[in-house]
Amino acid sequence: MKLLIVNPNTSSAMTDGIAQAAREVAAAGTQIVAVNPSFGPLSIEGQYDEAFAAAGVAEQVRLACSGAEGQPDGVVIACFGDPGLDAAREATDAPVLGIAEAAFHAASMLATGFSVVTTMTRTCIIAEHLVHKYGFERRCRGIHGTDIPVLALESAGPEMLAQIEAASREALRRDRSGAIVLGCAGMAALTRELQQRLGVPVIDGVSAAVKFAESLAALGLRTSKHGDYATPLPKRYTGWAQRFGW
Ligand code: 2AL
Repeated sequence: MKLLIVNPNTSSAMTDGIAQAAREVAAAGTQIVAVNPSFGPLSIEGQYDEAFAAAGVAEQVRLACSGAEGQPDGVVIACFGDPGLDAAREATDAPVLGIAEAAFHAASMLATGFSVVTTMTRTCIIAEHLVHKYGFERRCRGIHGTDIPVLALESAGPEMLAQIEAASREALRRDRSGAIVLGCAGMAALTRELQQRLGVPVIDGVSAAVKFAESLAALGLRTSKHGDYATPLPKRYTGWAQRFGW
């Protein structure tokens, strides 16, 4: 099967890292195709960034699903704000997974409560909105910023790992949580080491979403086109968005 992994930011280095994390957990027969938008912010660290990133996700899903090459069997949106998730579900009937949504589900099956440890403190509100949107208020016990910029994760060394470890320990203690959800796709490579050090489940949304997408596709399940996720209505888009009209 083919999984399309969309990194919503335009850092190709981060796209490569996300592809690697996805390939490490993908089944032998799963082809990982990782892309990022042709425009938009290099990193997503606020709601202004996210507005453009959502359009970039729509661009890439549209491109992949209308191309001559085979349609993806599943799509993963690999940014913790899940930008453009609902739009992508309208644009395709392949299952579409956001990494925050996937990580919240996985964490809830492993512990009674989890904490999110993320990048810039200002992004905590985005995660908080998603916790409410997805109905995880009873499971998410806290969201913690480290003030590590997203692009700094591309060159994460021992000091950054220690900082995320310390924030996670504090979150587990303060929130009485049993699991840590990593709040950025750029943290994927740190997951195994952190889990070993912390001794609790550490969930990276990229790997969780890849395995959930594989499972849904293997079960023959598709995004419902009945009602809210129906295909967009045909209409003309104007200005710079002209090519996005259905
Ligand atoms: C993210 C992420 O996963 N990618 C990105 O650019 N920003 N999330 C975050 N909380 O910083």
